[in-house]
Amino acid sequence: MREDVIGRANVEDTPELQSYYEALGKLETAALWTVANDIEPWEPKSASIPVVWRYKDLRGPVLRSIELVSPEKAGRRVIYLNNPGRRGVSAAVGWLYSGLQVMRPGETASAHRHAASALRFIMEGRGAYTIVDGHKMTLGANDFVLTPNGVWHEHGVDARGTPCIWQDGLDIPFVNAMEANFYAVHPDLRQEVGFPVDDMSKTWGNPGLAPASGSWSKPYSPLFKYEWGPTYEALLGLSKSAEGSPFDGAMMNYINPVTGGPVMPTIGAAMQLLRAGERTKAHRHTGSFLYQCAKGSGHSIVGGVRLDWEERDIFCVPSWAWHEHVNASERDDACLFSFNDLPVMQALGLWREEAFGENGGRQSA
Ligand code: GTQ
Repeated sequence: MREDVIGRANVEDTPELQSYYEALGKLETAALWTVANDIEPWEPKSASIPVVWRYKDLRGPVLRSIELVSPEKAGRRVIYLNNPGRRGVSAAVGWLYSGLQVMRPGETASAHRHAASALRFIMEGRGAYTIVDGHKMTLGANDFVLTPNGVWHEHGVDARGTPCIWQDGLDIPFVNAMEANFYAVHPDLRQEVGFPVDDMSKTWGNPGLAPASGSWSKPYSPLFKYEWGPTYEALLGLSKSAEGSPFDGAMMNYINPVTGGPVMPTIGAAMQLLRAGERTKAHRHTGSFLYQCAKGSGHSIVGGVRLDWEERDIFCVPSWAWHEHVNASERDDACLFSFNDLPVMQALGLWREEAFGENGGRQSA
């Protein structure tokens, strides 16, 4: 769009240049000026499209997969979210993968580990559990659980439970882009539970307290599970005690209690509360976000597109897209769970944020 600006590639095609480019191609090379403006954009141009995946459309097809495939045959019974701009890399947005996994009571998926980091956010059902390196965690709706890079993990639903659906979030596309992915199935297909159930919550999940005799030096949070009850309580408290963020309302990051930093080295996660009638200001930043509405309803304007959401709907915010959130209800609060690749952006010096109106920034539509 600004190819006329001095310093940007602006070479006109001629038959002579065409044959020159062909000759270069035969040598596995190419002229930089034919691609420079694409590979060095003025600012990030996400290939991802703002999308909302509505649970009322997805729930039926997700449950239908129960009749069609078993977890044994499928490995995991998951319907994944395929952003139209990211189909080639199976991403829901940017370099993040997400899928909806469904399990019936009594089912288990074989224990495995991979270089990708993963999280689950429980959407519905009773009796779900995850085992991470021998630590078993019981899970209910809106609970959030980690399965960090390299740990043995497996999921299941207790025989006395109900069909469970949860959202998986992984950095599979990122790890593949880094050409660093590994995958292994546990030699016994399952792992022993080596600790009291929910022991990590009891050890590491006490606000303001850390075990005097405990030490933890792994690069991810020892608090594998973050429960909805205390999270919502915390958000209510914050929303009444502080203004919060002009862009996100009352927002809390899920943190590693040992470092205060993100839960895993490559994936961060948060829950935010939009007060009744709250309408945030627009901003944009590098890094991709995937949101799930955990409570209430509202809409977000993402890259000029209005995405209406209600409980269990999932939507994405691509890197550098302007976005703002609205809770149109005058009565009820709305909560949005999200996960993101900000730890990668921040660790690599790629994080940038801009408020709408700053530096001449304008919403694109
Ligand atoms: O349960 O670890 O949705 O490895 C995709 C890949 C879930 C998992 C997914 C996985 C998992």
